[in-house]
Amino acid sequence: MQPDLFGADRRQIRLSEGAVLLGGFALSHAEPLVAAIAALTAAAPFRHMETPGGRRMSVAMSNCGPLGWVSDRGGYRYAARDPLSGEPWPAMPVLFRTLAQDAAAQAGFADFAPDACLINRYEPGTQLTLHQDRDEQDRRAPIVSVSLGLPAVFLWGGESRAGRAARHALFHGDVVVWGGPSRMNFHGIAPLKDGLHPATGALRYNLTFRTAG
Ligand code: MD3
Ligand code: FE
Repeated sequence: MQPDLFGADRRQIRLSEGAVLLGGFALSHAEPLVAAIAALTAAAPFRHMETPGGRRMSVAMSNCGPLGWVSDRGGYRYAARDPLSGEPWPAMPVLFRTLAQDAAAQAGFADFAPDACLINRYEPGTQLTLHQDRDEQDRRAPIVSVSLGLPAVFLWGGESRAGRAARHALFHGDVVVWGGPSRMNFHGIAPLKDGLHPATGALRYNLTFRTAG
């Protein structure tokens, strides 16, 4: 089928059972989203967290909302305060919450109420190895992810770490809703390629909205 160039930013693709890619869903809000990331991370700076095994994570992270995901020698968990400052994480901007709720509703998840937003920052070479997201209390709730800036290759594994992962490109403005059976699948990001994006320079950001507590 011939791709519709003008509709190309509005494709809706089912990646697997319960996982829906909403291509370009956040595109019209990209500028304020990137500006909000700058403001949020002026208050709660990006940092490379330590894994429980003592390794420095390649992705730089921060959070906003009532709960934030943290990792250190003590393990992975959600915490109400930024361990760097001892202060609560910055509030989740209304634009973030409404975008995540609208995307979830579009994918068939009404009443999504995220209480955590993890903000990931990738530079060229940064990767996120295959993992599951299992630190959230309510696994019936979906996770909503928003990609901004440089494109990434998303790795989509199955319910076990074994086997080859499928690959999907994620572009500036793409939103993916991960729910149902796909919620516990292994996933990751291949090392980011060099590049320059007009909205973010040599960076990719990813927001993940979660019901954590
Ligand atoms: C599938 N982030 O923060 S977003 C993460 O682009 C994470 O920064 C990646 O994996 C990123 O944990 C991928 C896509 C994503 C996020 C969460 C998921 C896919 C998911 C949870 C369950 C299944
Ligand atoms: Fe993840």
